[in-house]
Amino acid sequence: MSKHYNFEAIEAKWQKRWLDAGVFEVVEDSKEGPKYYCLEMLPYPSGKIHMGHVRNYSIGDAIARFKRMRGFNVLHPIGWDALGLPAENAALQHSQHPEDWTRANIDHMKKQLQRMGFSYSWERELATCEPEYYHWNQWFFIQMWKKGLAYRKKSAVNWCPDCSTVLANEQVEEGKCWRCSKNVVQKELEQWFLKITDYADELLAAMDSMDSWPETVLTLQRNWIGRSAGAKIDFSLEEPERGGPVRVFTTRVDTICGATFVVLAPEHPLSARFAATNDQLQFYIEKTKAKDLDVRRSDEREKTGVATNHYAINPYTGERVPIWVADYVLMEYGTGAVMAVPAHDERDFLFAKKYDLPIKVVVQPTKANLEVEEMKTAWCDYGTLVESGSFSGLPSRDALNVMTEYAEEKGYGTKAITYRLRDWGISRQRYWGTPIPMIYCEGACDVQPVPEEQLPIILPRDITITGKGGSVLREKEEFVQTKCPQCKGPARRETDTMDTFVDSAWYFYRYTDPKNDKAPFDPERAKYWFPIDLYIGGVEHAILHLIYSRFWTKMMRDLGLVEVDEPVIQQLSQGMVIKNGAKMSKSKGNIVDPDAVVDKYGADTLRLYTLFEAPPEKEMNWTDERLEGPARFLHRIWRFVENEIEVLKETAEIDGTESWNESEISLRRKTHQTIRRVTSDIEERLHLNTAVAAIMELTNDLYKHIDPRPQRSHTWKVIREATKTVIVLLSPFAPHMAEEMWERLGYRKGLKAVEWPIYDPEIAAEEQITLVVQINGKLRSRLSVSADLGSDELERLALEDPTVKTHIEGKEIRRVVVVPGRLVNVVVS
Ligand code: ANZ
Ligand code: ZN
Repeated sequence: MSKHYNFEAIEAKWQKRWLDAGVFEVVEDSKEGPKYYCLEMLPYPSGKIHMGHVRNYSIGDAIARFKRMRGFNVLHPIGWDALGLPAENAALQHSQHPEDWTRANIDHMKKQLQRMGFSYSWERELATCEPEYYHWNQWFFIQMWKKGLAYRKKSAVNWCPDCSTVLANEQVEEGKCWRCSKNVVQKELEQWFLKITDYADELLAAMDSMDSWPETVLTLQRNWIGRSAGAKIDFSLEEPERGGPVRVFTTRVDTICGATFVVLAPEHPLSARFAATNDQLQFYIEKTKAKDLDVRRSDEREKTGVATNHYAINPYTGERVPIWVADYVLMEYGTGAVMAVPAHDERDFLFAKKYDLPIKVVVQPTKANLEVEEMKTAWCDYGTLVESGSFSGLPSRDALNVMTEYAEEKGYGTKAITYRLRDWGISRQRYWGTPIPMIYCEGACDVQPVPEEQLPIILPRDITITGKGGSVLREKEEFVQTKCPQCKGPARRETDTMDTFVDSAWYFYRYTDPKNDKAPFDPERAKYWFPIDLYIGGVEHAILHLIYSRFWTKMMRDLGLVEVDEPVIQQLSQGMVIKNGAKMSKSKGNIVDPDAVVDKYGADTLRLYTLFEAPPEKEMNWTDERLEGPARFLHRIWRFVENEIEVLKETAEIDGTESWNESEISLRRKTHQTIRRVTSDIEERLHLNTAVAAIMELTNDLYKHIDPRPQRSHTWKVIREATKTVIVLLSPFAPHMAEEMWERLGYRKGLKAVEWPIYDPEIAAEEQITLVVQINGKLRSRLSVSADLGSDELERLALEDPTVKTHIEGKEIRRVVVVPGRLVNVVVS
């Protein structure tokens, strides 16, 4: 190989070597050191990798390589989140089978990942579209069904008429389908649900000790679970023969004497009953039900409603209050009915103003006195109760308890906790997903799980996707028709497939035992590797994927499959890659193709650039020109090693008997300081960017030490030490070049087997100098300070010195003169 840094040849050479020798394959073996499970979120095989992947995987790879050299037995796997809607859309566009499209994409993207030199255990690669994988989705589903954790219910779902599919809430953007941008409507369907709400409290409580997760992710999850403590109170109907009572959920029972009307969700059973004799109401309910729930949830939108002309009785006041139906009350939350307190709830206030409903103040703030006529908004804080019968005079906080207890005594209310979290609807009317393994008997046996020995239920390959008319599987009679497992009579299969979040909820357990055909994984293997030590991925997965996988772990724990309560110790949400002020995306036209960068600069430069440009958790601003920096840096190291290779090879290692001159001491100090800094930057803070910067600094120092070329062989020993350090420290970031230089230096063992250097604190210690402090030219103090401090630091230290302080007390500082490395003179008057 030539002296020139031929990254193309070097990278290909090492990639092949790593792969052929299976360097990054691991087994559960404690002799290999403590285990470390380093994981990045698996990609969706959309066609090509993008910069977001490059960044995510470069971060994970640097950590994985670092940990190996730190003596850990590192599991670092990758796979493909290969089922889901886009494959069907693409199949439609390119009239290609979803499976073929997916597999072709996987092939291509795998080559791209390998071309980046990521140190994956390829033997453990998995794709969720393999029946060997989704077999276990089906098996888990059946276990959950047996435990009552999977159930069916009719429910309103977001329906995109164009894609004819159910959309998850987050697939609806401002009332429109995320894929086709058409208006979403609501539709009632029988759906399968997983009872994640059974775990709501545990999911919430566990977060208190997840201190290696980003606060933002924890907050997002807490809000998503949305625990509210309050009370459920019954308002009886004025005409009890009509039904009722209306049970409301409130977090502010202290305001109940100000409840001047009651509002029902349009989906509330009582709304339908009232509508039976009220056409206007009927019409309103139909119209509102078709609206997207996200739109209804939003606070910005104006609220609408219709009076039912029926009345309820406020149990605390005995007053008769009108019942309304309005869009801002959601059936899915609380009880689907609220007591409206316009004086103290903003939505109720706006609604009361709009429809001219009474407003009654029952909580007075300490500082002011509310007058209904003057109120522009509701007073939502706590205060002191007024106009509340025997409760008047109580502070809100106390009233919450007292009044709930009162309702409990009287028998019309109870304490209640409500969660925003809903059960996880997993049914999708789609082809490219895991078939739900349930059978509907046409006789009397109702719904039955597929017997486990018949799993997996394989997706039939021979289908045509038209993009219209819903489920492709339903049209496929050979698939649908089956026998009832119980009575052996005619039966039909479920034709819905599972949400792909099911696939990603547990895939990382499968990596521990990817070929197992008897079980999802061997519990012993999972026990060795779990929990995941570090899980890296985009913040867009902060809620759903991470909550679902936390739930799945708890569910598996309760099945006795795993011992951990939580799957992930440390989570890192990496920042987005931004170009020209926007996230890189096709629609913005600001995509940079990783392949083009690798062609031009090599994978090491690309990796280094994405790691150097910003700390992992921050946004990274992509600027083409800035690739030149890391590219030049790599060339510089390369040139240095190549030019000096002969001397370096001949130079002996440091044996500890040498005595060093000043310049040697300073390079050694820099070397050991760099080891210290790079190690702590990676290990303690994951600040890969500053770690790279430190290596760059050491490289600069190296260059200084060969100009002029040293004659002493001792000096070369120190240069050799520094050069080795640069190469080893660089290897997690630019592994190909590091391996190549390492080999050229004469080492036969690859870098994976090399131990991460340990710094010597004595050598790394900063040199101390004596700083003289003068006041008006007179020597007043001497300080021992580190030699590398700058003027500002020296000035600060001098002025903080107690002796100096007593001398300048009460005087005015006119000027401070600093001679770095020697003296500070303070001029006072
Ligand atoms: C009366 C009241 C008075 C309320 C007041 C608030 C302030 P969080 O904290 O988010 O849980 N609510 C209850 N069920 C609802 C539903 N299905 N759709 C829309 N709103 C609903 O909110 C709880 C509060 O949201 C409840 O407390 C209820 O309004 C409303 F000064 O009851 B409150
Ligand atoms: Zn049957």
